[in-house]
Amino acid sequence: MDRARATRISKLLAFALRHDPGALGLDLDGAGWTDVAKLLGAIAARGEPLSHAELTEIVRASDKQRFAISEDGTRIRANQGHSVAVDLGLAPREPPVLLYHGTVARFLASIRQNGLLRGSRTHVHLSVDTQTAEIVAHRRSGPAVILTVHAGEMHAAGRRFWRSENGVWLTDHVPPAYLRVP
Ligand code: HQG
Repeated sequence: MDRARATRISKLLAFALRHDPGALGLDLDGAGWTDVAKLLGAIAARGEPLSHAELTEIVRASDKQRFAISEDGTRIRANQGHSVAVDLGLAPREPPVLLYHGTVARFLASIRQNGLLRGSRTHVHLSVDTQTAEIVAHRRSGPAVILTVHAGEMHAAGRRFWRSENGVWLTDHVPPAYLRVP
C-alpha cells in the first residue's frame, strides 16, 4: 500500500478510535475496543475500501504502534491518546526516574504555573527518551522545548503512572514542582 494512503487511513483511525467514534457510526466498549468488520464497512462507505489484511498491515507497520487488533482479529483499539473516556485496563506501575515531555515555548508560562495538564486527553503523555519528546514537540509550530519530569519522585509521593501498550507513559497531572524547564 502506498504511504500516503496508509497515513490517511491511520489518521482516520486515530480520530475515530481516540476522539469521535460516532463520526464513523462506531461505538467503543469500555476498554476502547470496536468491531473491525463495522470499521471496515464505515471506511468503505467513505469511498476507501480496505481489506482486513490491509488494516492489519497498517496496524503492524505503524511507526508508533498506535493501534492494537485483538488476537482473534475481530476488534481494534487505539493504544493511547484518547479524549473519550475509556479504561485501557493498564495496571499502575513504577516509572523510570526521569521522563520527558516535548512541548513548545509559547506554552511554557502556563506550564510553569499549572504544571502539565491533560487538556482534552484522558492523560498527560510522557516520553521515555528525549528523542521521542523532540518528535512530539515538533508536531507543533514554534520553538521546541523538552521538559524533564521527575517521575520517580512523583511516584514516591503516591502519584500513579501507567505505560501504554506502545510505550507511552501516562499520568494525570505533573505539578510544576516535578518539572525541570531548560
Ligand atoms: C500542552 C501524539 C499550556 C502540552 C504524541 C501539549 C503524543 C499545556 C499540549 C500524544 C499545559 C497538549 C500526546 C499547560 C500541557 N498550559 N499548555 N498547563 N500542559 N500543555 O496533543 O503530549 O502521534 O494533547 O505540552 O506523539 O502533545 O497522535 O498532547 O503541547 O504521544 O499518536 O498542551 O499525541 O501521538 O497537546 O501529545 P496534546 P501531547 P500521535
